[in-house]
Amino acid sequence: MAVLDHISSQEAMALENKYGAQNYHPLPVVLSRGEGVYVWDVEGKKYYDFLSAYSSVNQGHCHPKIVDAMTHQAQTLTLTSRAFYNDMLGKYEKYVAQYFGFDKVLPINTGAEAVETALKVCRKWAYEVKGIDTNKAKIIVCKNNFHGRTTTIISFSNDPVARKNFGPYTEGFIKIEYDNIQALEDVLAQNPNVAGFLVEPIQGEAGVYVPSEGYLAKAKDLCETYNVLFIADEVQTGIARTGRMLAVDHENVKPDILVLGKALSGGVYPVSAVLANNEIMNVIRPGNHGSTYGGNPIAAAVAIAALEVVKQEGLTENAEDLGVLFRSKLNKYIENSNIVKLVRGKGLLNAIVINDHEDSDTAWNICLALRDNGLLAKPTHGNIIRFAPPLVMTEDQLLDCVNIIISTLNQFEK
Ligand code: IF1
Repeated sequence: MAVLDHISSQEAMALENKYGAQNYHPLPVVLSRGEGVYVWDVEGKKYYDFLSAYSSVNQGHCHPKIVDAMTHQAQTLTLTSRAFYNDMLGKYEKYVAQYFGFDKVLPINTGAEAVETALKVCRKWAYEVKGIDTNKAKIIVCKNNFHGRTTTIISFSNDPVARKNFGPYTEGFIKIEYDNIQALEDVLAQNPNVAGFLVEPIQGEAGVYVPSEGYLAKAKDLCETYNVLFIADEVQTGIARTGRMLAVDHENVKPDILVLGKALSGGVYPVSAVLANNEIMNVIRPGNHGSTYGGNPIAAAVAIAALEVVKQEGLTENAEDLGVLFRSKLNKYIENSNIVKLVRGKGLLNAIVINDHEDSDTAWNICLALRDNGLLAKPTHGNIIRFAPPLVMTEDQLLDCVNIIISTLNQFEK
């Protein structure tokens, strides 16, 4: 079989099972095409994509403007490394820094790399600016966090599946309850060596946990009081996903360090970024940090196009409006449902909680039925199903999806 020959779903899954590391348990559907809010499987069946590659294709699959930008740059200059300057990086750095209101950006590739970069910048700032004793810096994180899969990041995870048998673990992290402002204040008051507070403005993987109104603003105030850096991981919640350009914008919070990824490239190419002002970012000097592909010309061209699309197509406002509509429709259904406990989220980052045991397979079976009914979604933890369609969805398409979701849920009502 030639590599580019058409294969069936069964053949494709068999190949992955035989030759691929089994580090995922995908829903049994084999996709071969994407356009806007739709994806097609190899047999030609059409689906609404309600996961958006974990909020990476906010701009819709294969957005023509972003693909054109990539194609053009790919035929011009793909990679120089940072051993030399190139004509794209500076333009991109200025564009993205001003787009989010920071002095500087450190361009990188994946979300986890960006989180790691933010941790390194925070620690170096702690020693060289705040004056914490070398190797004594602590960074506060929240329980049930998800920030990526590197050894350091899983060192402060409390998900046993992500963490077990990957030790020894990186030190220097203090875990507190999410959305518990007193817990944060207690650690800050008791520990002079805290350098930073790393937080997801909404905990995505944990099950789309939206913190109490005011939590982020109070946390930021506490960080200012104790001279600690507020590090916002907006890899999943950023780029208009929650109905604001950044989820922290719901509370007008300006992070000291902003971490972006995923939809920064519209799902076309791995692009991530760490943004900060000079008094923080200038601790990084030549040789301190880097990456072969970080800030490459294709990444620069793609990210500029992806960010332009967000503003040109009003994706932030659309996410806000369609999110309100989605939750109101689901809440109406929940009034008389025996299986759905609640719906929660902001913008078009939402989740429903199934009224069943954590380890029941009801949520999985609902996702299989949704697939059969033409909509793709996947459970996060056990009994929680995340719903995150591309932000280019129209109201009619959203209402069509609501009908599919409700008619599918009805199949499971006791
Ligand atoms: C997987 C989860 C989502 C992220 C936040 C950093 C990263 C992610 C808030 C790292 C990545 C992805 C990773 C992917 C599945 C997906 C995911 F289920 F893992 F947790 F979205 F919720 N910060 N999230 O959500 O970015 O290195 O992947 O580019 O690893 O299974 P990355």
